[in-house]
Amino acid sequence: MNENEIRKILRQYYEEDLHYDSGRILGSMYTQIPKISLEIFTLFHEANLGNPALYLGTQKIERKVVKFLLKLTSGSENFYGHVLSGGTEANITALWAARNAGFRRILTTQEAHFSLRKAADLLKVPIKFVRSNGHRMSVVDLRREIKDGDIVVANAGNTQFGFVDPIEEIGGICSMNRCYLHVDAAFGGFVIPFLNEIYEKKIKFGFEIPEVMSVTIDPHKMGLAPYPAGGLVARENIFKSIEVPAPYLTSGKSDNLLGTRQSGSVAAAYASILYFGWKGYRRLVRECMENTFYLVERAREMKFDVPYEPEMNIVNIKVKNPIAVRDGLLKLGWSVSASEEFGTIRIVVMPHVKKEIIEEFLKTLKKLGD
Ligand code: 0PR
Repeated sequence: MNENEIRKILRQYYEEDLHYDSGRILGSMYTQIPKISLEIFTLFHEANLGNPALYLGTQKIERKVVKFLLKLTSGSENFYGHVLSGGTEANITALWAARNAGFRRILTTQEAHFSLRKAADLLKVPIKFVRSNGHRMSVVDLRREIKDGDIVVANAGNTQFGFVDPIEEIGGICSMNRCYLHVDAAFGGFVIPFLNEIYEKKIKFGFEIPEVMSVTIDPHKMGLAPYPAGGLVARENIFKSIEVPAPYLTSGKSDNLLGTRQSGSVAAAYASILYFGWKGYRRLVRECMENTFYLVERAREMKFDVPYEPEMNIVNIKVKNPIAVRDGLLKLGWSVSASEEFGTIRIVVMPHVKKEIIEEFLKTLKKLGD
């Protein structure tokens, strides 16, 4: 087939998908990516950090991205890290390393991302859910439950609410036991440092807490990098404990989960970091938060029940039948996520979710009923 025929065929499928330029994807943690990052993605599409010796340049870029992730997580420059395929791989890798270091049970909350259940299943490590208080880990329950050898996973921006667990207190409890503390800041890692600056908050979630061993922080969420770009940073070289020999590779070893690793997205993540820089990300977070407050205010004016004050750019609206509302919206070209468990629909106020979109959305939701 010639290029035009191929284009025509693929274009038809493309039209069936939802796209971020419609502004109507409200349930995802992705958004439109800067053009330059997509250009760099294509330029580096053949890079494969699964065989790093061939890609000395891309290796250096990975280190630059990790350095930025360490700045966001208050880590020191000589800490360790990898750009991985996403939050799922980052969480699995952290827990895999902890398991191999002798830790034996995962303690987290029901609000934690489902990737932790996958990790528990794959690693054959039991997982126990500690109770939450206002959808944040209850330190009283953690104190009661914790034992030597536990892997505690705290959330810095949980998937459903964007709430941050009391990680400093959790660290204190971990310090009294021999435990591994991992923080899932897949979404919040690119938000909290800027909330602290804009609103003069002092939310701690990273390596400023001495017990935090590793942090998941994803460029492909609020870092506005193209998929697949997750991040795992660590105080020590936790990757050593999952290393296997790979004799036919020039490096002779492999210290992360995947073999071939799409590494165009590593270069593209660095392009996004260069494009926005610290100040650019702060501006994005400020805009997202202003739109978040706008959404909450307008929704309440229109008599919707917004049961929680958002801590970051994630809003839950109570509805009687979340699944029916989600499906009804989808028929009209809108996407939100729905939780039967919490009785809400969830809106992630990413940079494409502007005030006009919010107005249009709330009007549609009102018409649809709950
Ligand atoms: N940790 C947290 C706190 C997350 O919110 C997520 C994903 C992960 C880990 C896993 O990350 P990966 O999906 O990169 O492996 N949270 C999003 C969510 O469930 C993922 C998502 C993104 C879902 C786009 C839908 C979508 O269209 O909302």
